Amino acid sequence: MKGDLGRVESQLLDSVRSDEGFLTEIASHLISAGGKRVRPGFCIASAATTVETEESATPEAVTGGVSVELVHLGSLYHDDVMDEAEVRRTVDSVNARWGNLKAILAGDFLLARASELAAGLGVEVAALLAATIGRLCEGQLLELQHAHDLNRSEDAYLRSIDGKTAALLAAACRIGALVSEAPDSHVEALTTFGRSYGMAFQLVDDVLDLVATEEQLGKPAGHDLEEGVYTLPVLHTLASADGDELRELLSPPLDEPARQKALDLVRSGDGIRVTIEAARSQASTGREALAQLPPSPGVTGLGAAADYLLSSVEAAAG
Ligand code: GRG
Repeated sequence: MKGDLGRVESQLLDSVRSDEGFLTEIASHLISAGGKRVRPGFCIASAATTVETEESATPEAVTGGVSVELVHLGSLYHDDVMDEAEVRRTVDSVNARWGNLKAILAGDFLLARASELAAGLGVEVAALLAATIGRLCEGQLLELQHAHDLNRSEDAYLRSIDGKTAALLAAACRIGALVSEAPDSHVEALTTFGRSYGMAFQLVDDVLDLVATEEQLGKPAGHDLEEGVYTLPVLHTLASADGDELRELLSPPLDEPARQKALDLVRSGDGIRVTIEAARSQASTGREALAQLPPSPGVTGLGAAADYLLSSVEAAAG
């Protein structure tokens, strides 16, 4: 797997090369800054569910992984413009370094290169990647639509994270399964695994934004509150007996004392526990999907990722 991820790194850099050197520089900025490469890892591991013993990933599995990572990167470029983020992956964000207009164009360029790679993997993969880009836009738009909405429903929240996070992890697994010609039932099980993992991942991320320290997050806790993004723990608290008090605190302007009080209120209520329970439930759906597959190096790798996520759920639970 380590060697496979090394191939992902060099193909990522190759894939964003342009005759315009300046575009190459902007488009490779966040690739060089690192990242966990969860999505290529999932694509390659999903392809490795079709083999019995560990072997190098096929070129198609690596290319599939690169195409999903390029979509992820493109979405980060655009997300940082929307959030006016200064830092990403510990370096200057692209918009902070080059401005919004160039960040948007470079993000588009990453999507274009992702699409070109996916087209080389066949019509089904190309269509899936295109549909997934659409799901990311839908998820992000739903989030924007409900920014500062104290009446955001849990359903609107869940649909948003399904689009903005879970859809791409599901696609990563599905592409790995498709390019390795896994049987249909495996393709579906791996897609379910990726989606459930993505939902659990975002639920945990949303809990961490409320409970982790500034040191752990690299930004002060409660960033989502500040952006008016009310996540499941907050929505749950708003629907509880503490709802009126929280509603009052979140009404603009959200100054520092109000943010701190709002955080304390959410932390002391039931919302964190309920969200962690939802993450556990998603993680076990993913586990069950994986259990339908015969043993393989891919199943072992994906199972280890699910265990790691579950341990971070438990750590967030405190
Ligand atoms: C242009 C495709 C496209 C979409 C436009 C901006 C937008 C719509 C969607 C943004 C979606 C977004 C940023 C969702 C959050 C995804 C997420 C969980 C990011 C963090 O992923 P990690 O932890 O990051 O895997 P690294 O840096 O490790 O890769």
